[in-house]
Amino acid sequence: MKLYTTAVAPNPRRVTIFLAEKGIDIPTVELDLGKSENLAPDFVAKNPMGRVPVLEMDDGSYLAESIAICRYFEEIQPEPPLFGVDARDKADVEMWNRRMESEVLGMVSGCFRHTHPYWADKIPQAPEYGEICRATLLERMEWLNSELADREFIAGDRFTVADITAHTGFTLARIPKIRIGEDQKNLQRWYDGVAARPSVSG
Ligand SMILES: N[C@@H](CCC(=O)N[C@@H](CS)C(=O)NCC(=O)O)C(=O)O
Repeated sequence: MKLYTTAVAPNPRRVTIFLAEKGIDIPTVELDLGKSENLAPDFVAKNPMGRVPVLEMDDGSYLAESIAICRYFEEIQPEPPLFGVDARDKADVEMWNRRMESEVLGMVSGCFRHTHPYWADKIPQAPEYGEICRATLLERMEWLNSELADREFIAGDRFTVADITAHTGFTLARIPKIRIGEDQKNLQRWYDGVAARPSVSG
C-alpha cells in the first residue's frame, strides 16, 4: 500500500494522524498542492476529484476520501478503536464525525478557500460566502465549548476519529485567523490535549 498525501493539508492529515494512532506505518508520496500536482493527469487518473489523500492498494486499485481510507484501516486493524466500540457508540461517533466535518472542517475550509489569496487564481471565490462560513464556525465554537464542559473528547470519553476531524479543522483555522476565544476554556483544553498526542505533535 501507498498513501498519496500532502503533509500540511487537513484531509491527508486526518489519515496520517489516524494511522499514527493505530501504529500503522505505510509508504507515502508527497504531492505539492501549490504546484497543482494533484491536478496532473496521472494523479487525476487515480482520483478523478484531483484531491488528496488517495490510498493505493496492493492490487493497484485506489481508494479516495479520508474517512473511507480510515474506515478501511479500522476494519483491517480494529485496535485501538477509533470509530466506536458498540452499536450506540459507533452511531455517536458517526454523528459527531459528520458534525465535525460539516460544521467545523467544512466551515473552516469554506472560509479559507473563499477569502484567502492562496486560492485566488485557483478557484472562483465568493468572499461573502467565506465570511458566512467564518461566522457559522464562530457560533459552532461556542456550542462546542459548552458541549465539552462535561466530557474529555468530542464524542465522549474516548479519543475518536471525530477528534481528528475537528482538530485538523481548528489547526487550519489559524490561516484565516480564526482562534479559540480566551473564554472558551473547555474547547482550548480539548484542543491542547489533542495537540499533545504523539500522533498529532510528532
Ligand atoms: N472529501 C475529501 C476532501 C479532500 C480534499 O479536499 N483534499 C484537499 C487537501 S485538504 C485537496 O486535495 N485540495 C486540493 C484542491 O482543492 O485543489 C476527503 O475527505 O478526502
